[in-house]
Amino acid sequence: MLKLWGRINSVNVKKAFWALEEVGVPYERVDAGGAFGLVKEEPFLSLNPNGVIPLLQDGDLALWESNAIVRYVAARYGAGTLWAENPAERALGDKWMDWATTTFAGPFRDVFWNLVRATPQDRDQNALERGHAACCALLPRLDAALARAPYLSGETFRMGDIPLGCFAYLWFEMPIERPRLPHLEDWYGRIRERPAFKTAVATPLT
Ligand SMILES: N[C@@H](CCC(=O)N[C@@H](CS)C(=O)NCC(=O)O)C(=O)O
Repeated sequence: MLKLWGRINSVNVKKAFWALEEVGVPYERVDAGGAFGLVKEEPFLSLNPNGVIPLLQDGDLALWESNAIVRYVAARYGAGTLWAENPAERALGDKWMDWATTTFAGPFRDVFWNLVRATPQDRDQNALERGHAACCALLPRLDAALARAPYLSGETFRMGDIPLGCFAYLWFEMPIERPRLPHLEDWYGRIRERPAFKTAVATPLT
């Protein structure tokens, strides 16, 4: 059976967890990382020398990097649903997966970490405000894409919606000011109705 390692309050674990729930393949999940530990010791380190979650085992395959896990689950178990067979259609959402990591995750982390994870004494208010301003400047790009199609993946919900869907959950749950972005809000309203989202993503922040 597939095995997913990772605590569910990690945004990167949520991506893998959501993808597995969408395709409906049997799997087990082991709490790891944060207070659960396990990631800096064996056997975890032999499976992922980076010592971070998520990690997915499928038979002899030990796979790390959350977006790679989402792509693998989609390709292996989600043909025609999470995974679009047409490369051009697949690329529509695929680019947003990398954008989530390379462009959005950094400023988002400054907001989330300082607001949700840091103790009040450790909070870096400047970083929080800088991150918030950067996120507010980036999110209209998503809104513009979602004005043209109902999903980041195009006409249908697919893997490309998963990483930013996880960030969106945390963004809309945090006690912060948010710019009005109607297309983004409509998309978020659609994805949050998915049973797999409710199970894997809509969990307590801490
Ligand atoms: N680029 C990696 C980042 C993984 C990562 O930084 N994971 C964090 C949790 S979101 C982690 O393992 N932190 C240490 C811990 O939880 O013990 C991915 O996308 O999978």
